[in-house]
Amino acid sequence: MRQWWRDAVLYQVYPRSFADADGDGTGDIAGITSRLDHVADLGVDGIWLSPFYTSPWADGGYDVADFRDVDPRLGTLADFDAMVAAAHARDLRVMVDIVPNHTSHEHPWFRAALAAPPGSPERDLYVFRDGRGEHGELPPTNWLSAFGGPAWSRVADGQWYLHLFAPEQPDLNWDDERVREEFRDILRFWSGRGVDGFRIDVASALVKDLREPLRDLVLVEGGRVEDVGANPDHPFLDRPEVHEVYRDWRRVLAEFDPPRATVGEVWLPGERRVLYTRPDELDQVFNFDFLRAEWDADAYRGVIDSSLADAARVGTVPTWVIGNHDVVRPVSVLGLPRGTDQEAWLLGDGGDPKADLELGTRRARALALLELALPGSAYVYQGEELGLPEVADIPAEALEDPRWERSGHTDKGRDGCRVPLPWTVAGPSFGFNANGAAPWLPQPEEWGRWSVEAQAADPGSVLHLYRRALAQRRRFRADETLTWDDSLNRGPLLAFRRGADVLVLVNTGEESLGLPDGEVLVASAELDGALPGSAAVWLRQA
Ligand code: TEU
Repeated sequence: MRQWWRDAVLYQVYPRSFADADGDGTGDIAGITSRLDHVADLGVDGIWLSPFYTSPWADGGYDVADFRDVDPRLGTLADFDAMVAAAHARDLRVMVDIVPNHTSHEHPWFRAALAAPPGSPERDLYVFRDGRGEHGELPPTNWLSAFGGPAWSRVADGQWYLHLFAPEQPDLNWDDERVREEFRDILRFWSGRGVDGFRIDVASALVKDLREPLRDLVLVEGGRVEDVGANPDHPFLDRPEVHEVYRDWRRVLAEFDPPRATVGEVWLPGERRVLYTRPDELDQVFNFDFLRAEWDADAYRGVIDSSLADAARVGTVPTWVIGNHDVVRPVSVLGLPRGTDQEAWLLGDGGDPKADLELGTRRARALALLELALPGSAYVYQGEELGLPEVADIPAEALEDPRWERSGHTDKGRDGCRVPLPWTVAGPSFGFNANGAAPWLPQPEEWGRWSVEAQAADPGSVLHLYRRALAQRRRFRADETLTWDDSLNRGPLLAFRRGADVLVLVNTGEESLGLPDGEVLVASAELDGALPGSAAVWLRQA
C-alpha cells in the first residue's frame, strides 16, 4: 500500500495560539477540537501539533517536563484522546511533536541529576563536565546556544551542563541506553493512543561526540556556529551515529499498523538532509529551502530541481515548507525589498520589519500555488491559509521567546509568527476565546481583517485560494513527477506540467505575461486574459 504521507498536506497547529476553549488566554486541546472543521474544510490531510506536554514554557513547550502528559493549562489526556477521535472522524491524521534532544530543567531526571554528585549515573543522562580554567570557571567548550550565549551553564557544585538551546533545556546524553529506551517507550505511548506520526525536533543534533577532550568549534566569521556543511565531523550536528537512532525508531514504529510516520526537523543542505530519509530511517524531513530562496524564477527552479533530485537519490519525494513557528511569516518576508538579507530576517536580526504587505501578500498567494503544485508533501503553518503577516510591533514586555532575553534584547525572536489566530471579525480576542480574556500575546487592532469569518465571506480571500488549491490538487497529487515546459519557461516565468493535463505557471516578475489556453483551475490573482506580475495559475489543458 502506498504510504499516506507521500503526497499529504499537513497543517501545523501551534496549540497555545490556535483556539482557547477554556478562556484563560492560552489555546488548548479542546480549542483544537472545537475548530477542526476549519481544518477539515481547508482540505488538508491532517495536523501536526507543536508540543502540548507538561512544561514550564521556557521555550513555549519545547522544554518538556513530562513527555507522557498534557500540560494542565492545555487540558488532559482525555481531551487529547477526544481530539484525536474527532480528527480521525474527519479523516484527518494527527502527528505530534517529539523533543528528544533535551528535556526541561524541571524534568524529574534533571532534578535528580542536580541533586546527585558529579560522575553519578543521574548526571550521566545529561552532559555534565568540569569547566576549563584554573578553577573550572570557564565553559568546557566554546559551543554556543542557538538562542545566544554559551551552550553551557554552571551548577552549584561547579560543574557545567550542556544546553544547545535555553539553559532551561538541558541536552540529553544519547550515548546512554536509558535515554534510548525512554524514547522508544514515549513513541509507543503516543502511537498506542492513536497518533499517526511524529515530527522530530532538532533531529540531527541528538548524538554528540563526547570523546574527551571535547572539541571547540571553529566559529565562522560573523556566524553563530561552525558551518556544518563544511564539516563532516561536527561535534554535535549531523553526526553519523545519529542515523542509528532513526533505524531503531523505524523498528519501533513498525510495531504499529499502519506504521507510524516520521518527519524530521533537519536544517541541513539537501544532500545531507535526505540521508535521514533512506529507506530504513525517517519517512520525511522538512525541506526549508523555499524559506531561503529569493523571490526569483531561477532561484525557485534551482530549489525545486535540487530538492527532487536529492529526494530521488534515496527513493522518496520532497516536502515543502514556506513557514513555521520559528520563522518570519511568508507574507512579510516576500514583501521585503529585493536584496534584503532574508537570513538575518529569519533569525530575527533584521531589525523592525518594514515589509510591503500588499506585494508580500500577492507573492505569498502565488508561492502557495507553487508549493501546493509540487510533487511530494507540504506543511502549512496555521495562519498561512489566512495570509497573516508577521506581527512586528509586539511590546517588549509581552515577548516570551527566550531569544529576546538571551540576545540581550537585540533579537525579538519568533513571537511575531505565534500571535493567536483571529477567528471572527470583531470581539475582544477575535474569537480566539469566547470570554475575551487577553490572549497570551497581544493581537493587532486590525487582526479581524484577516479572520476566518471575514475571509470565509470573501471569495477572493487567501482562505478560499487555499481551499480551491487543496481541492484541485487531488487531480495530480499522486503523480510524483514534474515536467518543466521549456517552451514557456523563460525570464520571470516558471512553467511546469503535473499529472495528465495540468499546467502550472508562476510569474515572479512585475509585468503581465500572456496566458496560454486552458481552463483555469485556480489562480492567485484576477487574470483578465493575462497572468499579472507576482501571480500564479493552474490551467487544465485538454
Ligand atoms: O528548532 C530547532 C532549530 O533548528 C532552531 O535553531 C531554530 O532555528 C530556532 O528557531 C532558532 O531560534 C526547534 C523548534 O522548532 C524550536 O521552536 C525550538 O525552540 C527548538 O527546536 C528547541 O527545541
